[in-house]
Amino acid sequence: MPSRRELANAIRALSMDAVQKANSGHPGAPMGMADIAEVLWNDFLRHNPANPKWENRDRFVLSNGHGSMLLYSLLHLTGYDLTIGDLKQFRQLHSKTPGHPEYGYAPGIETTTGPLGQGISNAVGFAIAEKVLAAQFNTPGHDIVDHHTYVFLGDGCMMEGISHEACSLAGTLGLGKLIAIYDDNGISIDGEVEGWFTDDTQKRFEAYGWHVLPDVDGHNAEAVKTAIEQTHQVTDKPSLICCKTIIGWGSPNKQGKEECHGAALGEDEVTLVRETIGWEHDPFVVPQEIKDLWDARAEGADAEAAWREKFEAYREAYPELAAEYQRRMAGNLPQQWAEKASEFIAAVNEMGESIATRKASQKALEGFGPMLPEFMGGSADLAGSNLTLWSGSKPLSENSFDGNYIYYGVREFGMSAIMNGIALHGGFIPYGGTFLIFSEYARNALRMAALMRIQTLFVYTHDSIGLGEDGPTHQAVEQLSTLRMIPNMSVWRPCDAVETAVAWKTAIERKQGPTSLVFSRQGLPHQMRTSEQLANISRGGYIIRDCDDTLDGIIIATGSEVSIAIEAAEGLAQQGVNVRVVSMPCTDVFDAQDTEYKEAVLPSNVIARVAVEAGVPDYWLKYAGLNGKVIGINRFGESAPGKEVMNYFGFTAENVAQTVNAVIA
Ligand SMILES: Cc1ncc(C[n+]2csc(CCOP(=O)(O)OP(=O)(O)O)c2C)c(N)n1
Ligand SMILES: [Mg+2]
Repeated sequence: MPSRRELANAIRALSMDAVQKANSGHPGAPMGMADIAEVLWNDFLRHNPANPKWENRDRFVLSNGHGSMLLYSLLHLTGYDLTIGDLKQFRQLHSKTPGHPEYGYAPGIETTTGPLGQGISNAVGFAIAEKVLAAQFNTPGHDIVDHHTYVFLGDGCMMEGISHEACSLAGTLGLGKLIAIYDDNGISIDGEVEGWFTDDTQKRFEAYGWHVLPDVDGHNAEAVKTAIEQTHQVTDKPSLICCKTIIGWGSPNKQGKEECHGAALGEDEVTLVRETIGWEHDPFVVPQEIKDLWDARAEGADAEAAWREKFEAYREAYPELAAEYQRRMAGNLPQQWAEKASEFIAAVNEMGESIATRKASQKALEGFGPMLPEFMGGSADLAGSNLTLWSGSKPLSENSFDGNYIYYGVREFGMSAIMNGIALHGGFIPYGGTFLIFSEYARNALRMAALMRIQTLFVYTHDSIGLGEDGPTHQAVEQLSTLRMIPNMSVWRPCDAVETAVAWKTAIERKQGPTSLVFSRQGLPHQMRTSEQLANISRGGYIIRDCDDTLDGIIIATGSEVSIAIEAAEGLAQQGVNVRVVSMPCTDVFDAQDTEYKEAVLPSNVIARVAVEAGVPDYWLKYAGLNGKVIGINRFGESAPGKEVMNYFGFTAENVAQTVNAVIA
């Protein structure tokens, strides 16, 4: 019977061969972690290759995503729908095996990794999601939510600051089913890490409150197995297994050296590896007896079937909970949602409050929250400013996971990547707040959410120079435009409470990507709308003030600038200048409307246009046109009372009116 080492060597061979064929990729980590992966996947991981979406599967995250061939090999060997042909297509156009694991390409990939540090943070999100769902749904004798989250990470993930943010919170929350395995090989791209990474990782994680198993020999299957077993005994703390490994294990000339981190070994060396590890098979050939031992399909089907049986018993005993669990995991909104949400929006319109949109956002949470037990809110230590708490918010703590709100602490990047993990797990719509300016701290997690097309809701308040006294360090200038430039990111900047409620509703309904909801610190006046205008908010841009006569010009505005634009249009009307005002809370939704609608809102023959937004101007040229003008801010702001700053930078009705006149002339 093949030895464990031989099973692990299948990973080594497939990985080095695929990298060699592509002449691109990272053989070092897969060859170094093969023995660990073999033990975890063959002895512990509960999964069903035939159903990668089985709700109660263990989650596996490869945070050191450059080692993608490790994961692709595992998926292939255990019987997922990933063929040898797919492995041969490693890193080729439209293959299922891109350079780094990407969510949605190969079955069994739980999250997109590659940007170091984010996989481990996603894993914290997975583990939180599991623990909360368990608290919400499990009943005595019915543990229908009960799985582990395993994550591999390397020196790079450990060095990244986000690992501190996420792992510190994981310790505080006591995520006992989170098991991280550290590939402690002493090597990163630039060479031996001693020159730049000398942390005492064991002490570091112990200080976070983790259970740490130091100095495990990552090439000794028994030692790894014992270590993983030990982690299962500790249920009140996340576990970290520090495995000493040799990068590129098996490569006589390159193992232990940075050379094998990120380049093909070369044909000659590949041949030498075959000799060294005793792998006599041709490239991409795995002998049947080794394949058979890897094949996890029968066991996986049994595991899922056993769970389904358990679930049926649960359904018998708790039919409503079972139905609700299935609704949540399927990502469906409650039955009454559409109707009730529209009723709420009508009520907000009726009420006509003039309040800051961050306040309106809280009211929207108050309106929608009771319908949405899948909400998992939070803020990076700005709950009182972001107004992300509502009366139904119940915080998570180490001892209480039956909640729906996370105090993330001052950890914007960690929060965002954790939210991505929560969204990926299923069962939740995560939202989390900070100031718009600090979206910068989190940006790559927003990009990952957009790349994965997952529903993470980013709540950003204090949206512009209008926030006032905190000054230029806190005043967003380029953020609105740059968020809009992230493909698949939807960005809303509403002008009043009514647009705010619509923005939230749209974000809650948008399953195919993340949404940034951008709100003002300062109060904004309610706008009167006809029922048609009310309905058109959800089209992203609409006529909020029109005129009966032939149009002389159009003002396009967002957020706090809409009321200024309307005031300008009213002043101009008195001078006999006919100006339409278009409120454009969401450009991506507007852009997706049919041509007819867009033409009706922004007729192409009206070229006298002024766009107004308290942010960098260039983005708006696509609506204002080359004959138009943009009133924006092309520098950093100033510290002063908000109104004064707005006046100073020309966000006044007078300046808007003058600019319109200049464009018309
Ligand atoms: C955020 C981020 N920065 C930089 C990189 C580029 N990069 C990929 S792997 C790597 C070194 C990782 O070292 P380690 O985790 O020890 O991996 P090993 O070489 O041991 O496989 C770097 C800098 C990246 N992928 N993500
Ligand atoms: Mg390393």
